[in-house]
Amino acid sequence: MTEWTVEHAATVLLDAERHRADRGPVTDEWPSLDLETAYAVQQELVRRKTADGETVVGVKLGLTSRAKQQRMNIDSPLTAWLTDRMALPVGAPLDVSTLIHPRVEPEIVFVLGQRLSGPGVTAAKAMAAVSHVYAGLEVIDSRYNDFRFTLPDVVADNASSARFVVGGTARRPEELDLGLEACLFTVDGTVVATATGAAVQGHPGEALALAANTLARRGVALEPGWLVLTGGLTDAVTVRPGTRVAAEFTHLGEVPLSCV
Ligand code: OOG
Ligand code: MG
Repeated sequence: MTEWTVEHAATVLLDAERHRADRGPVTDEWPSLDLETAYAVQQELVRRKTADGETVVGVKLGLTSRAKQQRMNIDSPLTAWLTDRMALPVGAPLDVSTLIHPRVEPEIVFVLGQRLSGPGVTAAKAMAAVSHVYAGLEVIDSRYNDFRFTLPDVVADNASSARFVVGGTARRPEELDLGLEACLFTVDGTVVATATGAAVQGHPGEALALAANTLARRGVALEPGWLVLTGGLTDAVTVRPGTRVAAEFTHLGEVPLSCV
């Protein structure tokens, strides 16, 4: 029998990613995996990625909207790491063959101008640390079969992180009413879902505050220059070669993504 440890779980998940081979949830084999240990696995994953030359460029929140929570059947938000190797320039195609079973979701993205460190961060304080706001698309690619997982599983798997695209239009936060900022999510030109920024925790600034406060418990502060993906505004869509998705926002512009 395998002795499950943080190191072993990290190895298993990194192998799944590298070989594009999805697997059963870790908790099927390691039922005692709790949330704290799952975050330790996530930390070990990113430690290995950075040892391998990747650079942390920010964090993401996941499961911040009802649409995502209902789909994944998990009602608790989470955080995970973003690295430079996940960044896809806007306009570049997504090569689906590099991933397992990618899905795409529209997100509001922050770039921090100031360090943000919890606890006690409010949405107002969080927004004051934001230098620019962008439209984004996140490409998620769970290392688990059919995106079937519990909260500790998905935390250990770095929240299904795979790629992200940041749009070309930068806005200052004070120019926008982000709760009311609208998003049309289209697939092959057809609107499949709509939302406003309020979909994530009532306001994306609340999501950012949540990230700062929960990361503080693990001794992490959000650093100037970091990106923060605030979480899928709508359910994600499965993409295949030939699929064209886009997030169209009222003031943040459009982020298109063509899959090959
Ligand atoms: C987990 C990642 C969730 C989001 O924005 O809610 C996420 C998943 O759905 O596989 O990235
Ligand atoms: Mg996401």
